[in-house]
This record gives sequence, C-alpha cells and structure tokens, in this order.
Amino acid sequence: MKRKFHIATEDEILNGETTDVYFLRTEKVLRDNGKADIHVTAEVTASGLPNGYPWGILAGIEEVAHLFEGKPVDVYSMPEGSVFYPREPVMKIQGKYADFAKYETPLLGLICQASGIATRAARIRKITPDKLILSFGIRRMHPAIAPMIDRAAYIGGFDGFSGVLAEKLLGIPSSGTMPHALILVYGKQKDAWIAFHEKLPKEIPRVALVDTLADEKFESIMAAETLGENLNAVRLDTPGSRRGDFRKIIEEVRWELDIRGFKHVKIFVSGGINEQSVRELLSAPVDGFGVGTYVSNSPTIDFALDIVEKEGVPFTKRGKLSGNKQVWECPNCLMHKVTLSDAEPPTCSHCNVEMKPLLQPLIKDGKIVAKLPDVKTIREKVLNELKKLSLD
Ligand code: PCP
Repeated sequence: MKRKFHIATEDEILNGETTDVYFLRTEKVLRDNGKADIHVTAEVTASGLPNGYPWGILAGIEEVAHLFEGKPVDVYSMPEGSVFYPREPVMKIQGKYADFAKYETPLLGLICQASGIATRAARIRKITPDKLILSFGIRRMHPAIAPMIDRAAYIGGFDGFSGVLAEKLLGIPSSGTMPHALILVYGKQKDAWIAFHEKLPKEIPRVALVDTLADEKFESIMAAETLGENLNAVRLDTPGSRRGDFRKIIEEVRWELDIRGFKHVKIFVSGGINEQSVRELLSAPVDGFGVGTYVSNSPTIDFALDIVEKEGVPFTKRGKLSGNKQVWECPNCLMHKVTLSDAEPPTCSHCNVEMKPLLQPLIKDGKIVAKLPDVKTIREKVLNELKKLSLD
C-alpha cells in the first residue's frame, strides 16, 4: 500500500528494517560461515561534541530500551538525562554480534538526535536558569518526530513545549501564545486579543502577540489597555527586517507598560532565538523565550558503536580503546573516570569521594530491567546536574 508519509512504522523500527544494508549483509556472511555465535561487547561513544561543547546530555534511552526488548542481548546504559563527556562509553551491548548488528542504525538514530536536542536545550537552560523557556521548534522538522523533539527539549530543562501530541504522550500540558494569523484573520489586533481572552479557558495565559501590524511598543500599550489585568504577557516575534536593536525595543516596551501601571504584564520573545541571543538579552527585561529551530534542528551527537571485546578478550579497531569498561561519576563534581568493568570504585581526585558506576543494566536477556523514569524525573536530574556544570 503506497505510504502517505516517508516514515518507518514502530514495527519496522523494532524489526531493524530501518538499518543500513551492510549490516544485513554482514549478518548473512557471519551466519553462513559459522560465526553467528561469536560473543562481543560493543560500546557507544562520542569521539567529540558539536561546537566543542564540553559535555552532553544523554537522551533517547527509553526508546532504546524498547528497541532491544525481546532481543537476545544485555544492554548497560547511563540513565537518561546523564551528563556525558567525549570518548567515554554511554552504553554497551553484550551478545552474539550477528543477533544485534542491524540494530546499530536505529540505536544510534535514537540517541544521536535526542541527545543533540537535550544538550542544546540544557545549555540554554544553564544560561538562563530562571526565565521561562518554551520549545517552539517542531514546525521545522518532520512531524513524525515532533513528540521526540519536545520530549528532548523538556528533558534538557525547557519549561514546556508547543506540541499537542507531546502533551498527549507525556501528560504535560502544551504551551503557546497566538499566531500572527489570528490577528490577520480578525484584521484588528484588539478584536483578536479580546476574542482570545473571551473564548479560551482561563488557565491559558493571555499572551498578546504585538508585532503583526504596527510597532511593538504601541501594540503592547494597546494590548495592555485592551485586556488590563487579564493580560499576562506580550509576545514580541519581531521580523528580522524590523529587529534592529531588539534589546532597545524590549526596554521601550517595558518602560511604556510600567509608566502606565502595567507592571504585571510580562515580556516574551521568540523568532531566531539562539544561545547568543539569550546571552545578549539576559539583562534585558525579558521574562521568557520561545526557542524553535535552534533546538529542534540541533546538531546530532556523533555517537558510534564499536566492538571492544570479542569472546571476553579486549579487541577493537584503531582509534578506540579496547576492553569492557565502566564509567564512574563523582556525585559532587560530576567528574568521570573510565576503567575496565571489573575495577574497584575509584575515588574522585578532586573531591576525594567514592565515584558511582554509571553504566547500569538496562536490558538483561531481552528484558527491560531498569526502572525507566518519567520525563519530569529525568528533567529534574538534568536541572540538578546543570548546577554543577559550566558551559565552557
Ligand atoms: C514563529 C513561531 C515560532 C517561533 C517563531 C520559532 O513565528 O511563532 O514559534 O521561531 P524560530 O524557529 O525562529 O526559533 P512565525 O513564523 O511568525 O509564526 P506564527 O505567526 O505562527 O507565530
């Protein structure tokens, strides 16, 4: 049956049908030549991070657990939301290589993109720990992955996301304001703002978009005078051609609202927001950011899966470290240390405390043995880690 959308079904992903053909050929060669029973340990590591980031946030582990459920392998993984550094294993798979070869492609796809998004979201969260940050970027990516994008941005520390499907799947209310289209259809800003206020449930914040037909300063005053106490915020999504000195525009809006007694009205900005613009607007009177493309189109993490041990003997390719390993984390400073898996727990050279093993059983003989935390718990873990991390 001709497919409407060029995407894989859940079953096709679970059956390894999204794999690269050379894995199927490899599996055939091994099976046809009596090498189907060769047992290996394979590790997932990132040789480096995008833009020289010093650390990353691991995401996509819940999906990996479901990918390997029922497969004849053991998987050990850092918990979802863990901070990771280049050149250390975030996950390892043990089993007969022929049994899991074809799952390398979906496995890497699940963590490379989600971790890229969670990492960029976390960096923005680190820059502005207290201001509202919402994920507005699903419109820039294929709709099939919209829930994954919103989930990864939330895990990275964003306060919310605009996606309705993510709301349904994660049980977290979606967030948003109003599009320019609402004002254009009504033709007059006031009519659109009033309709928005009168028609929508009271728990939805009244955020008036104030850049559609006139200057942000005057539309903000108009919105405040129109909705008064009912107006929670104004959103500035100023087109690039008019953005000039965005900080000055925001400061003018803040001043004009305050001198007219509208101190309760917050200022929310969106449109081309990235790490640099958040840094630049940190001391501006901005209460919240809508971040789209910069996070939804985050660079993927360059994870790779490599055999590091064969039949219990350390063995790997050039450029990789052989042997079955464990990664230890200092609970105080989040420093990591990599050892062979049978090593004693090391002590953090910085904090002089015993380090904790990060690679924990996820799958045992095809059964999910790890308790998969809910997305709020994972996000809390990331927020706590961010307190101990620096951006550079
Ligand atoms: C965009 C829309 C998105 C924002 C900007 C994401 O505005 O509001 O939420 O932008 P980014 O990808 O540059 O970060 P418009 O495209 O003007 O759309 P609308 O009228 O629907 O708000």
